Amino acid sequence: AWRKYSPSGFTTKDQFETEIVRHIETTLARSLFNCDELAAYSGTALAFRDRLIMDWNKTQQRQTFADQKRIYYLSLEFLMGRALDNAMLNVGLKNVAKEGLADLGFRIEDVINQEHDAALGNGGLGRLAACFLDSMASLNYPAWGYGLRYRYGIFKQEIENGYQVEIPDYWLDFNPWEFARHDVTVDVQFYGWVNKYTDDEGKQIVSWQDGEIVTAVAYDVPVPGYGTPTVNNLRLWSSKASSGEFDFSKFNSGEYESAVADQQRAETISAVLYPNDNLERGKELRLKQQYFWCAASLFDIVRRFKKTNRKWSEFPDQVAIQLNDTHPTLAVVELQRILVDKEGLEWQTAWDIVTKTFSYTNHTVLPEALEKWSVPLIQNLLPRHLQIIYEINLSFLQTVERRFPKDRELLGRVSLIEESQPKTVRMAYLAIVGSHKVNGVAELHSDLIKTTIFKDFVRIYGPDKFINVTNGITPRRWLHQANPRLSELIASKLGSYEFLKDLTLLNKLEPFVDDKEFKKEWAEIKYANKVRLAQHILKTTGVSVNPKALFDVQVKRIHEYKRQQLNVFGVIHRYLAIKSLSSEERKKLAPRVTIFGGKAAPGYWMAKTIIHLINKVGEVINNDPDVGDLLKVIFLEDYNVSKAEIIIPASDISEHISTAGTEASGTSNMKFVLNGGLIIGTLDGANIEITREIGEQNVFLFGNLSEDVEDLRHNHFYGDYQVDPELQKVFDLIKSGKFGDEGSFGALIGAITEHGDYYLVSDDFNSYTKTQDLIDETFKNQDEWVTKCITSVARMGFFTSDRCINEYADTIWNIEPLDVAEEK
Ligand code: 26M
Repeated sequence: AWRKYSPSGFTTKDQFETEIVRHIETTLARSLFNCDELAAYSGTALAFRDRLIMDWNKTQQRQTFADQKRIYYLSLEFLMGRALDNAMLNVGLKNVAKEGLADLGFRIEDVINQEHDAALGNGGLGRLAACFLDSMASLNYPAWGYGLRYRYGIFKQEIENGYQVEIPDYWLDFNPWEFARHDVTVDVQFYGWVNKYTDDEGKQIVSWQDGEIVTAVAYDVPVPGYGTPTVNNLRLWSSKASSGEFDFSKFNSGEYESAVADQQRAETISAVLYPNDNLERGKELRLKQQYFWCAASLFDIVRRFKKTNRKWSEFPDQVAIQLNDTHPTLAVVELQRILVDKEGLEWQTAWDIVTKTFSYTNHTVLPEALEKWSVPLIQNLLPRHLQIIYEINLSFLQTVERRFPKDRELLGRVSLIEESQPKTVRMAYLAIVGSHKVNGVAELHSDLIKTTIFKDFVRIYGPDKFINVTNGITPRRWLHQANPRLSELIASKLGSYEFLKDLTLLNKLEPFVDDKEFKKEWAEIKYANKVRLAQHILKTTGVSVNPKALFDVQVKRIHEYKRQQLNVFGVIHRYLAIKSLSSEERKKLAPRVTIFGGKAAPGYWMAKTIIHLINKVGEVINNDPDVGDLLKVIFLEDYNVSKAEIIIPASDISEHISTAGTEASGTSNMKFVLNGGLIIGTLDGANIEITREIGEQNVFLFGNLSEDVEDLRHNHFYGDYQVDPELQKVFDLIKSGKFGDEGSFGALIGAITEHGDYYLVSDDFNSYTKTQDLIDETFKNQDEWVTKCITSVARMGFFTSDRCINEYADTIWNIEPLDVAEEK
């Protein structure tokens, strides 16, 4: 009785077997006699896909007939990971599939592992979008995601001689989860010029002419909810050459080669995901991607609205558009252009509609990540949009001037145009001006944007426009799917799996912290997860680790602000400590495995050097007989969503150690705690709210506070600055050549000793290592440790993305779920 409607398609093992066999023999045209794991995966995926399609069609019909508001989530990244396991769990038929596959001679895990991750994202921002889609479907919100169908997702990372090497991720060979809609296309214009004239009736006409046309083709991906009838749609646009007259004339006139070149140029737009995370580089192709995707999505949304025959003033009652960071900000300009130039609305009427429609989520305060597009670049690529941006700016600045007539400097500070050389458009400011709500992703972060980067705008618009919506994660993927045994144990205590739909029910676990049997099972599950990870480590790195050791994990994009360098310096410090002890003293130490994973942006030299150092330190420590099992250092290559599903449930301690005030939220911190791991962290991002929820005694906090960072940085230059003496010893060992490559490692050290230690590694080092010592002590008392873990899980209800999506729905989108009546 976990779902209250009857789903479409097979329900029994025998029916499933009929379906998988049919698909293998007909859809895939393969003989059952040479059916390998890949074919078994394909057949299973196609069988489950069929089930989703029926509900998908019904959902879309229902949403259209209901004629109510929809939410459109615009994101350049959707880090979906694998779909099959998720689909099986969502329709409640994983066991049916497991038994059916066993009959055919397959283990379901092996079949699931055949699937290629859908890795259309860099990190936190893209994975958040995927969690949001899951929650929106699971809560029955009428919602569409809009993104780009990259041919190449985030690169695959290999480690060669300790260095990161990037391999292209061509993932589309066989993708049963997408449907090409060759009939759903949009022609998108670039370059050209703007023609302004007055027509016969004296009306100003503006038209954007000539240039080139690239066609957007829709690819749809079903997004099922957990135990709900809702299957929402993720629409990804793929670029291809327009089939208009332009190309044909070239073919006909014999310019075959140049016509082919045009085609390739068009296809380049959706070819590759930019692998930067928190760094913006102002490349023309990236701007083309952004406009291509915004224009296609807006055309599609407006086309759907027009079918309802409503007045334009009702547009914001039908459509809410969420901007996932500033990447889709051109959509604001595009809607204004459609309303004014194409539909003939008055400027102010149109602008009211635009600002009621859009809202914007900020994900970072790092200055190097804030998007600024060069005015000449926009002028050339999107001449009409530049004019509209200037007009938006003019009317905005006039309002500001009227409100604050004496503050001349304010105008320059808040102008959408930065008077740099060349001039640039400040996309975050444009997103704010074009939206009715702006949100940060955790309390501290939302406070910081209000008091720093967007301070002037809070003065202008008042505080109500700026709100906080603390991030969340989907417990379906990050507990039930990744950690099925823990999910089952919890369900056995709570009496049902209802907690997967209402995560606050986890608080009913708290009374069981004194239940010996329960604690034993809890610890066994963690141990089994660690054994599984140890096997993965052995298989992929050749290093054998002891699953009884404390597993200490830091997995996330490599970035100086996330401070993997602090972690590896701490590891070296620990190594020095071990070396200084007698073999008798060493026996008292708690064995530890420090595990790193994460990709560096290909052009981010410092981040790549950190990876190299980790690997070199691992080589030395893992082969030092004095150390043995006491310390192992592992770098797991190619961290991605499906690897996270193995790593996160196996962690004892995970590291969320960014310089205070730099990590907007973090979301893996939530995933680790939900899986019964503890965290070491700074008072940054969502760590702060996690601490508030689960209690200070259950978190290992360290380091300086965000409010002190500025002064500390200042002191590095003007105080009598000395690097922490214990850290200095670590530096001395590195400089001695112990880990090789003195040259580039010298730059890592120099950033701290010579260049102002911007990320406060030295300031926080002592506090960090002391806290790590405390972790060792605490881990020795396993009973106390498990109590902390269970208590923490019981208090994690707040961090479900369902809560988060409901907050967006109530405070930003003003939208209701569309449930179905109970079916028999
Ligand atoms: C920008 C310009 C050009 C190319 C790429 C980018 C770009 C891509 C991704 C910039 C930033 C990108 O992602 C930032 C990100 O992942 N931010 C993270 O968002 C999470 C979800 O809100 C937070 O939990 C993390 O703290 C935050 O770092």
